[in-house]
Amino acid sequence: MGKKGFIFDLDGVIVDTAKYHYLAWKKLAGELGFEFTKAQNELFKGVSRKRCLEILLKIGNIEATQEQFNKWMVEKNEDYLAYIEKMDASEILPDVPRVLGFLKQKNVPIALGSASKNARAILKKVELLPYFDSIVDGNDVSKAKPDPQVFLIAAKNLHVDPVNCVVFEDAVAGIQAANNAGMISIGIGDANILNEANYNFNGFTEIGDDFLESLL
Ligand code: B16
Ligand code: MG
Repeated sequence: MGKKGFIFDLDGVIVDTAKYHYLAWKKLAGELGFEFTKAQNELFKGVSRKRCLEILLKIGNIEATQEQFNKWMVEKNEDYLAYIEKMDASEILPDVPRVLGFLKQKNVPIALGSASKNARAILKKVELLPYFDSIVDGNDVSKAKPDPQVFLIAAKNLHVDPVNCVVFEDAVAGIQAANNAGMISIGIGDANILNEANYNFNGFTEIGDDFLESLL
């Protein structure tokens, strides 16, 4: 036993930004002359922007020069940021503020562990920034989930031993990253898909204060 730390993924755990990523990728695909479906967008969850574009171009069977690749990355992100600009606290997923508030009141350190390079801007928009003692995002990592790097940096920043960290994740690669870090993994979403998680819930409304207390 020792001091505990809690780490939250962003997209799919705190807010549903996947729908905005989808719209921005779909627009780019349309400009390049092919369809991009919601089902294909599932492959993009928890995946870095660069890797997403590589997959997208594969789907569209498109060869890009380095220059085109970089231009499309920028274009997609600008479209995405236009959606983010309009976000507010009403987009926070149900019961997330209650869970963050419970942990804060217990003096538990809290970190964000996200693949997004826009994480800080999003947390600011939805007014959750003050809850986080550390934000580790796509700007801080060289290795993507399932590599544990993002969560290990978060644990270090919180001054908590990785075995004492609890991670909330909605992506398979994120659960694997938490497990690879030796942390307690909690899947938010379909338990059949996130079956490698230590615990599974459909959302924070199912996570009571008593369960949180049992993890401390
Ligand atoms: P950005 P997470 C991930 O967020 C998204 O799930 C994924 O679809 C996105 O490509 C990635 O962030 C990078 O986002 O383009 O904003 O840097 O789930 O790791 O919080
Ligand atoms: Mg996610």
